[in-house]
Order: sequence, then C-alpha cells, then structure tokens
Amino acid sequence: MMLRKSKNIPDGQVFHLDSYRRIEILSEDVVRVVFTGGMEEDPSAAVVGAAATVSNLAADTIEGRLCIHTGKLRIFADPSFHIDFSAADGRILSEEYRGLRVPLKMERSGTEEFAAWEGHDRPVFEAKADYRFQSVRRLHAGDCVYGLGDKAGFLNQRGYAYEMWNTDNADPHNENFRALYKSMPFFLVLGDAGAYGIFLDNHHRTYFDMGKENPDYYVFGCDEGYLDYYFIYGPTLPEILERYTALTGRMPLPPLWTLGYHQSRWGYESKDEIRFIAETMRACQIPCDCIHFDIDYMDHFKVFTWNKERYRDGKKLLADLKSEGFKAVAIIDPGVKAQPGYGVFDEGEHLSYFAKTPEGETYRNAVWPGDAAFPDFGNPSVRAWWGGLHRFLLDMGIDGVWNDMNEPASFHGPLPDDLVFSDEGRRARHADIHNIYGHNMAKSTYEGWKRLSGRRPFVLTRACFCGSQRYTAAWTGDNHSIWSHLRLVIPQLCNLGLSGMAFCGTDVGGFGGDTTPELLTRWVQVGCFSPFFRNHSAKGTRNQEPWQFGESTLAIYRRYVELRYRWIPYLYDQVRLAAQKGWPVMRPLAFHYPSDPQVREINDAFLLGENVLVSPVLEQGARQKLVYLPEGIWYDYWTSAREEGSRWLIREAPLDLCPIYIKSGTILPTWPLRQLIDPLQETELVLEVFGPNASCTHYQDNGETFDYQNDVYNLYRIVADETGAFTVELRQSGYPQYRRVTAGRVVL
Ligand code: MIG
Repeated sequence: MMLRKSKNIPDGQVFHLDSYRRIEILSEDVVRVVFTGGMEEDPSAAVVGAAATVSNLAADTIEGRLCIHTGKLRIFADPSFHIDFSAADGRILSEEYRGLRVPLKMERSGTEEFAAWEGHDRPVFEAKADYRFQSVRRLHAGDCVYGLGDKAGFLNQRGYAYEMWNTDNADPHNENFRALYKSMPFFLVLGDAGAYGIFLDNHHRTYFDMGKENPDYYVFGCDEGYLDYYFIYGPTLPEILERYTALTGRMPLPPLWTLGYHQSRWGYESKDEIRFIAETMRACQIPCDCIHFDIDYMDHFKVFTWNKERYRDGKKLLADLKSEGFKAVAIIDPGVKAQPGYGVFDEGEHLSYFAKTPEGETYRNAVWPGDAAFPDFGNPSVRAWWGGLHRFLLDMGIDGVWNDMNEPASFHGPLPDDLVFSDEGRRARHADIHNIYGHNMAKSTYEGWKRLSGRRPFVLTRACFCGSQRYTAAWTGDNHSIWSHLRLVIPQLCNLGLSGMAFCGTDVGGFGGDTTPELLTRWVQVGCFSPFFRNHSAKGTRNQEPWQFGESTLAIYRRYVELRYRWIPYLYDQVRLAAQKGWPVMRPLAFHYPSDPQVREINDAFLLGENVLVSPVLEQGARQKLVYLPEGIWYDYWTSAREEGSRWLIREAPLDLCPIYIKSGTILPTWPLRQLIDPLQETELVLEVFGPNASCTHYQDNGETFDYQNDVYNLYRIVADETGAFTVELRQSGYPQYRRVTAGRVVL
C-alpha cells in the first residue's frame, strides 16, 4: 500500500483509523476521508491545493468513537467507520446513514417486454447492490442538492440518480439522463443547518444516487478505485466554492475578447461562407469578436492540417478577419487519422504516444477522419508533444482552441475498458482514465498554447473533470432547438458554475433541429448573460445567424448583444472574482439568499454576479413573467421602477423584453457600445448607479497578457452617496487609467 497524503499536511493532522483508512484535516473547514481497501493510491487529476496548519486541533476517543475538533467542525468516526460531521456548536451537518440501503419498492407492474417490442426504452432500474466502496448519508427534510457538473434537469438534483462516465449522447438531454459529457463528482447540500460540499476524488466510473432509491439518504460510491472524498464545510455556498476551488483550482483570467459574442456553425464549409458571416455581422451591426472554425477547415479531418481547397489561402483569410477585428477559434478533436504518411500520426506512432490494445497494437476506432488513433494524454510527454503541435494553428493565425469528442467519443462502439493508457507515469486501463481524458487534453492544449504564445490561452471543451476550470471553458454540447432545452440552460449552467466551472455556456439557438425566431429570440436573452456566449448549430438544420429571420428578430437580437457589450466591464469583474475566489459568474438565487426557502428551487432565474437578477421568459407565447425578488430593494432595469423584495411579481415581458432587476446599492461599470472588444481603446468608464450609497469594485487590465500577475492592472473602488454623487479611489494602479469616469444613469 502506498500512502499519498495531502501536500504539506502535518502528521498531527492525519488520523489513521486502521491501515487502510485515514482522515486528514486539511483546514478548519475541509476534511479528507480516504478508505483505500489496500489499493495503491491514484494520482489526483483534480487536486492542486495544499493543507494548512490547524492550530486548535483536538481529538479524543469516547467509547471507541474518535472525535476531532477543528474549531469550526467536529468529525466523528465510530468503530464501524461511520464518519459524521457537525458544526462546532453541535448542529449535525451530515451523518452516515445507519443500517442497510433499502431501495423503495416502487411498483413496476406489467411486462416490460411488450413495451420494448414497440420500441419503448426499457426503464433503467438503478437500485443496485452496494458498491465496493460507498458512503450512504442522511438526507434531511428540506435538503437541496446542487452541483455534479453538466447533469441535465433541474437546479435541485435531489431525487435523481447519476453516473460519472463521460458520455456523448445525441438524444435530447433530459432530467432522466444518468450521464453526460462531463464528470464532476462534486455536490453541495443546502439545508437548514447550513451548507456543505462533498468532492469524491475518484476519476474512475462513480455513482451518485441523490435520494432516488430512497428519499431518506443519498449514496455515492464506486466499484473501481476507492473512496477518497473531501468534506467541505460552508456554512454558505460562496465559502464552499472558495474552499473547493482552493483545492481544485480556479479559472485563470481569459483573454477579454472571449467574453464577446461568438458565431459558429457546423459547418461553414468554405472560406467564402466564413467571409460572408464576418461581413454580414458587421453590416448588420451585431457586435462580434469571434468566429469558430468547425471540422471542415481541416484537410480530411486530420488535426493540425488545413483544407487547401475550400479554405484556400487560410493565412490570408485569417489575416483579413483579424483586420476586421475578428478572432478565430479552431476545433481540434483527439482522434488522429491512422494514415501512414500523415506527420502527426507517424510521429505519434514512432514515439508510441497512442493508446494500445492489451496485445500492444495501436488501437483504432472511427471518428471524423475515419480510422483513428487516440493520444495517451495521461502521459506528460504526450501532453507536451500535443501542446507543441498547436504551433501550426498559431502560425496560421488562430486565436483559440475548441476541444470536441474528448469523452472520448467513437463511432464504432465505445473504446474497450481494457485499452492501455497511462495515468501520470502509471499504466492505466481506459476505464481508469476515461473521465479525465478530456481534462488532460484541455490541460495539454492550455499549457502548450501558453508556452507557445506567452499570452492567455482560450480553450473550450466538451468533456472535463473536476479541476478542468484551471485550463478551459466548457460548453454543454449538443442541445436541441427545443423549448425544454432553453429551460435547461439556467439550471445546467448554474450547476456547472457551482461545480467550479465558472466559464460556461450553451449553444444559443440550439444545436440540433430547426430553431424558430421566437426560440432564438428568447435564447439570446439568456445567452447574452451566460459567461461563454456562442450561437452554434448543426449541419442541415435551419441557419440561425441573427439575421436569418428578418428585421424584427435581428433588432431584438442586436439589442441583447449590445447590452452584453456595454456590460463587459461588469462581466469581467465577475470573471475576476471567479479567478480569485472560484465564485460562479452565473449563480442561482440560493447562492446569496440561502435562508429564503422560496429560492432554493428557482430554475427560471439567476443572478449575474451578486446584484443583477435576470428572469427570462422560457415559454413559447408567454408575454408575462412571474418573477421572485429576494429581500431588499430592487430596480427594474428597463423602467427604473423601484420594487420591494421578498415577493413575487408579474412583469410584462413582450418578445423584445427580458426582465432584469438591479439590487439597490449597485454600481454597474459599463463601456460605450462597440462592435468588438478592445480594452486598449477604452478610455471612459460609464457608471450606472442604482439606489443610494451604491458602490462597486472595478478591475481593469490589458485583457490579453499575464502582466497582471506583475501588478499591471488597476483596481478602482467607486462609492456613491445618497444623492448618487460618486468618488473614485484607486486601490491599485499599474495600468493606464481611464481618462473619464462618468455617470451614465443614476436611479434613486
Ligand atoms: O458529432 O464537429 O458537440 O458542437 O459542431 C458531431 C462537429 C461532432 C459535436 C459537437 C458540435 C460540433 C460537431 N461535433
């Protein structure tokens, strides 16, 4: 047995229950529980944080029960290895369920074969015998469960069962899906005693039943790997996020242009189409910073090549786009066309960098280029090699990289479990590293790009694991142009944000199927507030660029993209908080109003930062919206009407209106309207002041380099009085300052 204790942990903070079980006290609020069953410990893909010294630690054993006090938490371990947690004042936070799992005997009468005969899916009966390692923990009345990555459905995941196994499933995503592209085995429980989080650091296949099999408890567990989890106390959700991301890392500041509007489609099949999109975007005056290049730009879908026919003169195309102010993001899939004579394949073969069958042959499966080999991203040398291949894209004039198909997906059946990969120098089976394949690919891309360019990289990924926020933004994959998928946007992005993935978005307008003008309109009203903002759609579906549905749709679309562009400084401030504290940009109301039971299950509204509440219309034909305002005073963004909180109200919401409320006491920093983001041009900050004694902290830098790490940035503290008159204080100055700070609007 090999012990991999947490970084810097003093011996006195490690409690061995027996030779296979230990508890590590990482800080006053964070506790790690490791039950290896004698297995060798895996390297963690997620954890980068180290332990702190806990000065007021005390432990005693009473009647065989170990009790550890940290000052904030009490941790108990009984002789049957039940682990319980309570707050320092004795309130129980989370305790192990005593007794056997008792799946509810839900009646399932009728012969399912008959239904299957007509083509109905057989229901998956999750109730399964105990996992090899598991923790069964009590659910208390009123507990809500959040997090768990990109799982489809509602904000509160209580009552559903999930699996962590990165899965590309093209069927319309629904709340009954057990797995999707991402594995983020971290959840938060918000209950009456406060909130806590649990991160199961196991990148094998894992299971989470959040009270489906029995409403009295939840279960998380695994049959492969072992139990290694972190209990993270709050009691508030922001504190949990801060501690969870201290452990697994935070998003780095992205290039500022990536917060702009992105236009994409699979596929723009030629350079002429791309040029047309760029020209029309400017002609229609839709602010836009980036065009995505999907797989058609490649030569026969070979990664790190260029299609010299349909995308002839690629360098010129990209240079022309640049001169019009567009950035370009290119897609890269993991599958390398298995074709002798193709440099990337030959080199990977020569270096033995591809996954092997147990017999030692390079494994092949079909993806877009046909037969392909799969790089072994768990090997640091493979990551360095792959990262270096991006030199090709950089030299062409590409600005960012979009990683797709990295679950990994394959056309001829799934990759067999026993394929040979590696996990940081150790031999591993595909089943062992499947869930971190996308994570390691994004890591390789981020690190390669950073090394090659010296600037902030932009990576976008479909598959990921906990900790991937250190390298990449994420989008939610192949949604459809259906209203239920518009309704999915808020809970899915809020839960991704609560899982540490602050920089995320959905395909605006829907990827599969034909969108409608009304759906697209309502989608952009949500999309313009999502951290990553891209309109993307699939081949063969109706085109959904903003101008496709005539003048009136275009006018509304433009209005919301323009709002986004004016709000870039505010948005960037929220992104900086994500980089500093791990707080999501798009937050459920419960994040800031946890003691208001009304908000714990709000699926149709969210907070952008702390003080902007967005409550979009998500139903076809609806022209009113039922809005809940939490405690305090709020201002209607459009009419400046002052509204009392702690109540529901009905807001008129014609097709061109998305209800937005700003909390009293807020200053929104904005920029004048532009067609693209260029921080070097911004010499004026325009403030929108809501309510008396409002304030904000605003951050400014060049939006492109890592110079901010050497204090090349400004931090403004802006405070208004009861009349709205404001003063600006510079807390840090290391970058050319705004020449003017003006009040564009004062609402009292
Ligand atoms: O199976 O590259 O989710 O965004 O346009 C299709 C083509 C493969 C799936 C991605 C989608 C992308 C598409 N890809």
